Amino acid sequence: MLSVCPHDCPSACSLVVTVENGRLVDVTGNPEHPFTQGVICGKVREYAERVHSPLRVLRPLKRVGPKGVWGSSGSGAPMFKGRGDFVPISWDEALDTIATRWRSIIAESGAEAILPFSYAGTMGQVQYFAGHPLFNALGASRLHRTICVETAYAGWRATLGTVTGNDSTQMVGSDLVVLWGINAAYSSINVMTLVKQARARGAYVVCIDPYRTPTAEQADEHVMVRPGTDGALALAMMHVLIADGLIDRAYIERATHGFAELARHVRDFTPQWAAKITGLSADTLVAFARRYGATKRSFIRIGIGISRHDNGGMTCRTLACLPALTGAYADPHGGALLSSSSAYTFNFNVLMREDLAPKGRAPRSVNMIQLGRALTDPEMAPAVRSLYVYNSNPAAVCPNQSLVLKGLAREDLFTVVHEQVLTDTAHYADIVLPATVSLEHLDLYESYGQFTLQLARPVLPPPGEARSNWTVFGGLARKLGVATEHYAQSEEALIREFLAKSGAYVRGISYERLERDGWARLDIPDPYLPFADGAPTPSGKVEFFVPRLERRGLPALPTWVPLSEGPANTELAARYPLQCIVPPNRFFLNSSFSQSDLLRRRQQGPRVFMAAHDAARRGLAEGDRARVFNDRGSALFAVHVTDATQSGVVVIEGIWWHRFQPGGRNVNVLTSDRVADMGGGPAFHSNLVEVERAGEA
Ligand SMILES: Nc1nc2c(c(=O)[nH]1)N[C@H]1C(S)=C(S)[C@@H](COP(=O)(O)OP(=O)(O)OC[C@H]3O[C@@H](n4cnc5c(=O)[nH]c(N)nc54)[C@H](O)[C@@H]3O)O[C@H]1N2
Ligand SMILES: Nc1nc2c(c(=O)[nH]1)N[C@H]1C(S)=C(S)[C@@H](COP(=O)(O)OP(=O)(O)OC[C@H]3O[C@@H](n4cnc5c(=O)[nH]c(N)nc54)[C@H](O)[C@@H]3O)O[C@H]1N2
Ligand SMILES: [Mo]
Repeated sequence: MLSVCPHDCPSACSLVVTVENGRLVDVTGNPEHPFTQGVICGKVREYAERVHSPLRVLRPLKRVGPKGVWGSSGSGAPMFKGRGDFVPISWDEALDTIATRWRSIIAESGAEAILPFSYAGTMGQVQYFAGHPLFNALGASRLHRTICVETAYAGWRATLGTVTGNDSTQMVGSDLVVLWGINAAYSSINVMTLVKQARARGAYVVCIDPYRTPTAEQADEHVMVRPGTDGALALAMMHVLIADGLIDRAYIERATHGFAELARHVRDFTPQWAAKITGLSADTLVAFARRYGATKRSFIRIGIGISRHDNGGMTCRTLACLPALTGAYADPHGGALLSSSSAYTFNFNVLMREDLAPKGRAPRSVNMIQLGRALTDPEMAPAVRSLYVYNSNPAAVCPNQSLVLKGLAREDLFTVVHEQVLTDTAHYADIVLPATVSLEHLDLYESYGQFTLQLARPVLPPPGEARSNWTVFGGLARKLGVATEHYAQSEEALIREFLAKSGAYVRGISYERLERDGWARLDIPDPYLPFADGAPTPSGKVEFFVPRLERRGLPALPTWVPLSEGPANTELAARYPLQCIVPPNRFFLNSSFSQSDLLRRRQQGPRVFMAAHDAARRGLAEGDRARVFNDRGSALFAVHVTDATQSGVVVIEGIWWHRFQPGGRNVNVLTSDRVADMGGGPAFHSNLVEVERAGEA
């Protein structure tokens, strides 16, 4: 049977699943799907472990013990502060309890005292947007969903007016593939399939990353930049491209705006200037720029990771200028891709129902990366009195974790968590509701990295009393007497309406066709060259010069600004001399899959990667337990001494659930809830830390 991977990843793999006696026994990639090509990641291959996990929530639960079961004992041992903290209750009691509490909160404090919190636990459109109509109708606080892509997208849009790029399948046939701030071997395995095909056809592959990832290992060249310095590298490349005449004058004339200003501006940004900042030699830099300038058939695949820095928006804006200098955007095997999320659009109001919101003033908006502040700030008026979490595990994934946990631990906060498994956040809930997984409910999937629309029908019965987001929000809507007509539809009826009203891009794609084939290509030209002759900016061109950025306090021309939490912050760097980046690991997806015994074993425990010189200076050796800390907090990791990272840069991969991490706190106690330069997103990778030996537990 066909299904679709629901996880937050640009691949959106088409899956072939085998079910026997009501249990999932096998998951493989669908060889018929043009993007998946039969290849799936090691996490989803083991999906049975997740679907049939002993940590699945099977019935609605009510809290009877204290909040926040997993805590740090200080010495490092996880503290399990109680057992039987939850007792099962009926669905009716659970929904009644929530509706009754919300009615009194709304009467006393207004609906803004209720905050929904969700992200992309599932990319299925029905289950992703299931809560929007209810919360819109109530007038609850809005959530500004910034945790992942907002900064990157704001930067990309500044140059190109939209968030799309040349289709990644087009890299096959290019002369040069640049994987810039993307560990595709972990985070989007299907991009690696294309990279291998491109390389087999003669492409030279360059990976730009502060540490040697498995992606870098498979490249012809690894450019090991210092974190947060890619903007400087790109400016020096522009300097070389323009100085050496390695530019496409016809493309620049036809499709870009502000070249004269840019050319003047980059004269100062010499390779020698960038060498000091990036840690690369000027020779490496010049050679790379010339290689890039030697061909229009150059394809840059940029990861979202690169934007998770104080200067991340401007970095993405700057990189987006490069293919406009060489004219690569117009080449069927060239260009650049950050995300294809705006390559097409649908009628999302069918799912979100903005029209149900009360007329007049829009409810306040809370930036999700500042959840801790929202829950603890005495100035919040009204205070957040109820939090409803679904499709997300904020206790583990949000930055400034200490403050998030302080907020979640508030006894007067009424927290509901709708979850598949008993996550860190669930331990802080007053009510836990059991959720279905993708194989147990119906949904429609789009993708931000490829161009097919897919349908997945349920292939397994829900275990216990698990219900889909759609079903649960429908039940709550009926109890509260709001948005009832919207939720009276079936999931299937909603998908049919969405397809019927979504216009040009879904031309020829019917529900029946998706049901039969599992997937269909959206009506998008092939090859796809969105910037061949310009871009949907105010000038209609790719914009090197963007004066409107000045209104947001940003320079009009691409400019490199040092990280506010980086080596240039000498006061902080004196106390915390190591830059710490926190990228995804191979076997988890954000914090999902941390529940799996098998995958935790494969992942070999939470570790901090350190260069030999940095470890030795601190008297640390392979396998030692170390405390990584800064002013925000500390967490425990096993030391992994490796030449895969450079001196001065430590790497902590992946997000472990608290209960599986010594000390009961994970990497996000170290990360900050300060917003990056654009879009309101986080600077997850801009951290300064120190590492020291930790006493034995
Ligand atoms: N296995 C796995 N796959 C995942 C995820 C996961 O957690 N695990 N998460 C999913 C999600 S939600 C998303 S958004 C995407 C994440 O996708 P991305 O955020 O694009 O993450 P990666 O592809 O790992 O790319 C991050 C890379 O950027 C590097 N990096 C950090 N700072 C810098 C810098 O200053 N310069 C440069 N050049 N590189 C830098 C990191 O070292 C890392 O190798 O992946 C998705 N796929
Ligand atoms: N240190 C560090 N922190 C990071 C990142 C990083 O690279 N480093 N990356 C950040 C990024 S890019 C992102 S996108 C965020 C992601 O943060 P989250 O979106 O919170 O991602 P997950 O940890 O995968 O948690 C998703 C949860 O949704 C649940 N879920 C899945 N499907 C359903 C469903 O249908 N219904 C309900 N009710 N629940 C469901 C899953 O069981 C899972 O527990 O994390 C961010 N945090
Ligand atoms: Mo993400």
